[in-house]
Amino acid sequence: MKLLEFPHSHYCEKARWALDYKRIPFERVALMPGFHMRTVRRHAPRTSVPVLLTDKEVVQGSSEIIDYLDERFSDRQLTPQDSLSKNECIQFESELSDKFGEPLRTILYDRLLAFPDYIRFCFTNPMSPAKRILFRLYYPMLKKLMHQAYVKSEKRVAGAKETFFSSLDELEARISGNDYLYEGRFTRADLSVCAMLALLVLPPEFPVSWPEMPDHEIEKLHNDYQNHPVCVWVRRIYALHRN
Ligand SMILES: N[C@@H](CCC(=O)N[C@@H](CS)C(=O)NCC(=O)O)C(=O)O
Repeated sequence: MKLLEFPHSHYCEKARWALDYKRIPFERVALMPGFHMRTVRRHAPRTSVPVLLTDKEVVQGSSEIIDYLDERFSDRQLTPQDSLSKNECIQFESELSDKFGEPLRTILYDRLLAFPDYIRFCFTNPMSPAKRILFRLYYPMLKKLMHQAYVKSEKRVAGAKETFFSSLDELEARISGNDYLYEGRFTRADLSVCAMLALLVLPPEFPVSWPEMPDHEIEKLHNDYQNHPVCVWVRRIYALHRN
């Protein structure tokens, strides 16, 4: 199996974690942003990663990949077995992108797109020197596209902050006194929340290294939230369930 990915993407981490958790061997294929579109479109209807390629099938999207893995590999089920918990869990997971995944991406890119070396490291670290040079050359154009897609305006950034921090409070109340979100065990809900928040928590088990943070505002955000109960919970789940 192959996983088409951007190594630092939290959606790709979600799919990668599910594969690792189920102990399924796979090859990670890092794509260059921009150029990824042609590669992904050869296999799948949309341009986004993660995409899982098997001998016969193509599965696009992190939740779809977990569905696929649980259907094909019955060991270490990530989906709750009880039908009520299952429905609630799937609904909960489907809201995580709006509550955490997309707002956090907006908050980070709003600041970090100004640091080409940081972004270049994140996207091309496992690649050849030639690709890194290529990335440097086309970064000004890519930066505009990424800003347009993920940041857009100050109003959108303000909205992302409001959504993200109120969702953290909501989640804090939800996990208070609970080790796990559903069925008293590790499920796709815990995995998905933790993957979505990995870019805030930076857990040591995240299988990709991070360059030094060049931006004081994001560094402060990381520092300020390390002891937040949700971040402490995320670190615990990572330590227990991410190898
Ligand atoms: N809902 C999708 C979201 C995936 C997503 O937003 N991927 C981003 C990277 S973080 C991407 O591939 N963006 C480039 C594109 O859409 O062409 C999932 O859960 O997999």
